Amino acid sequence: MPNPSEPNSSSTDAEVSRQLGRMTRRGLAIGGSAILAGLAARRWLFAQPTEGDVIWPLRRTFQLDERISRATFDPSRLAPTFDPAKARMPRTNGRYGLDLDLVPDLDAYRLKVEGPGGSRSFTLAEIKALPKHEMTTELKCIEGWSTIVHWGGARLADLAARTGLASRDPARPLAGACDFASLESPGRAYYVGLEILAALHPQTLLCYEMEGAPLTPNHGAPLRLAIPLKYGIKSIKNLASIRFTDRRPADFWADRGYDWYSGH
Ligand SMILES: Nc1nc2c(c(=O)[nH]1)N[C@H]1C(S)=C(S)[C@@H](COP(=O)(O)O)O[C@H]1N2
Ligand SMILES: [Mo]
Repeated sequence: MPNPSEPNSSSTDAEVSRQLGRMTRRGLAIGGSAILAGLAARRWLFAQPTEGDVIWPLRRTFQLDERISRATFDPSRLAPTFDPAKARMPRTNGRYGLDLDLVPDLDAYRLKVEGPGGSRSFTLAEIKALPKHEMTTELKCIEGWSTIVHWGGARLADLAARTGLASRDPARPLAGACDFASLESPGRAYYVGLEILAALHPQTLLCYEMEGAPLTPNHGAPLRLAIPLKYGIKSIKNLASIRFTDRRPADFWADRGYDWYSGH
């Protein structure tokens, strides 16, 4: 019996190209009306009043995204991981809060961490003394590109668990943690807000390595975040401070109209 899902022997090249032609014409017709609808929608959109910098229907869309991500974020969910052989260096993207004229002084570097459990500074050596984790995950930029990257660093959750800084209750360093984390580059030139489940997720790493080599300044030396459950905007480079707080912190790109959660 011939398998109906398999092309039969009579499907010649000519037939295939006829079929492709039909599909392309249909595609063009659909594409054309989509473009016209798109243009009309754009005209309508740009005629609407703005709220802050953002046209209100877009803001509504972002708010809907926020409700969806809040409802669907599952802290036990892991971002997909890949064969390290598939990884490569991503392009350099986003330079807010990077001072590329300065060679980072790894010895002078301090990460300031504060929360209900107190306030402390960490040297890079102290971060590196935490258990090292490596992962190969996708760095997805909201601009539409993505790269599989091999990361190396310490879990933010390990730092929180060992220091109790995030917690309202010293006996429960993780379970007693407050609701959010605010992460900043020097001078607050770039800043990221995270809900606590994302901040303490096992794949949220304080990274000092990419592709098995020390971070370069372009990619956020001395220390950056890698948080593969979120779009690249949340993977803050040149991280200077982390503050655990119960008030939802501001976020650089959320202040410019993007979804505060930015999960994917
Ligand atoms: N300090 C800082 N961190 C940042 C950005 C930035 O502009 N400044 N851009 C973000 C964006 S939009 C992306 S996609 C990733 C890109 O990381 P990469 O340059 O290592 O590819 O960094 C994120 N972290
Ligand atoms: Mo990005």
